[in-house]
Amino acid sequence: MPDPDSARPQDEIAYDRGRLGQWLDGDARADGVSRRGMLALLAAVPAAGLVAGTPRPAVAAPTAATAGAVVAPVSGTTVKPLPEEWFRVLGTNAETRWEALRGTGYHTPSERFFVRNHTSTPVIDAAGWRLRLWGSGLRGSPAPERAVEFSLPELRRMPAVTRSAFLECAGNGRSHYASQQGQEVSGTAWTLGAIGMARWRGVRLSEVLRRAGLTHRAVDVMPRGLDAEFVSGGENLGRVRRPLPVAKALHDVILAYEMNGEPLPYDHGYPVRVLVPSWIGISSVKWVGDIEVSATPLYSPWNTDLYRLFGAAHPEGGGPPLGRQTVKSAFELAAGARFRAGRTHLLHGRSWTGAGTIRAVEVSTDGGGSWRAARQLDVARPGGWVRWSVPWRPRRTGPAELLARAADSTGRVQPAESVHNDQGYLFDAVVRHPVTVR
Ligand SMILES: Nc1nc2c(c(=O)[nH]1)N[C@H]1C(S)=C(S)[C@@H](COP(=O)(O)O)O[C@H]1N2
Ligand SMILES: [Mo]
Repeated sequence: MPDPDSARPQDEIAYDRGRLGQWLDGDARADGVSRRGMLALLAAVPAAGLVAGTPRPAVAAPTAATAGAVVAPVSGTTVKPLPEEWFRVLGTNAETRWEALRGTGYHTPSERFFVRNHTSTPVIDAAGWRLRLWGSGLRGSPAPERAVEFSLPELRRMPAVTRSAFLECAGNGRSHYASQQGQEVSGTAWTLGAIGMARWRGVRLSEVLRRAGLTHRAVDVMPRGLDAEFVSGGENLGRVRRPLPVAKALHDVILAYEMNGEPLPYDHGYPVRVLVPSWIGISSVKWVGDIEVSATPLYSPWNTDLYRLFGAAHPEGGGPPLGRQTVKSAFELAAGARFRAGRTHLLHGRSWTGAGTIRAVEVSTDGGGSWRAARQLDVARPGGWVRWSVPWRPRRTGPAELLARAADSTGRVQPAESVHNDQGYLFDAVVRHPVTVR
């Protein structure tokens, strides 16, 4: 189906963009917005999310790097609401509460999906958006200004793929280095809620690379986001970007334009994000604007100073850039959940791994003294998680600790203690979940 916006004159797009910005800023009433603008907006975000409880976006002049794409950066950090019962807000980020996953099914509803924003969510006009590929790994080595471009309708006309995959921050579980192991680490103090599972639909990155003229010289591809430049400790690190080896890029990476059967929500990368199954979340660049394809290895702060393992237990100067996620388990329970003694409760949780599939899940309700197998409720799939349950009949009242540990098909088992690294990545130890028996 031809996209009605693709042939629109530039000044009309600019006019709509300004008008939409005014509306988002509260300077224009909803009935002053064009029907088309409204529909585009409603397609991406639930109407209630924009009308009530949404941070007021400030209309800022787009930077040169994002001109022609960003409609209105939000002044809060997300477009969607972050209700207290679903999220714990941590700076510019929000983690999903595990108790909010109870009963949600295999896929995490997009409204409850965690958000990790280096800055804040940009609202991008899909009609003006183009994916631009350039670099020495493409035929003719196009410079950025001679990039090969694809519009959203062009990507949508290519063969589509759909797959379920979890997306998990490399720092998920980080707070437990301090709370369980008494160790200092830097970074966002996530508990275990920096993970979600979604059904992603899009086009294979390999397909787009082929059409852009990929050559055998290519070694790395580096997608870059259209969100604002990231300033950390007074230093401007530029826009979020992280190289991927071409082998992974060609294997299973998706340029996703749908999440759980809907256009990507603004906060999760609208109109298009990279989705790198099984790898740490930073690989899955949101709001992708361009991809450098290079015949020489690429570097950015996100594969040099960040997202590598530093510290006493690691090679001098740091380990290699992180790729695959590790193995973890979590209970679908609030911290401090209460249980009645003398009754049988069904405990629920989920386990997942970045390598192979989940093999076994065991639960301990006596602080790690004894373990029994949990009943697995899903077929284990690569890049998936397995929901499980186990009955528990507490006898004694007072505080208790629930533990869950998983093993994957590569032979990895969650350890009692995670090997420390300065930035607190890849926490994989068994988490001791505190509850109270009454
Ligand atoms: N452009 C851009 N892409 C990004 C980020 C970002 O801040 N900007 N954060 C990354 C990190 S660290 C993670 S964990 C995931 C989070 O994806 P989500 O917010 O959709 O859950 O997006 C990644 N992609
Ligand atoms: Mo992350």
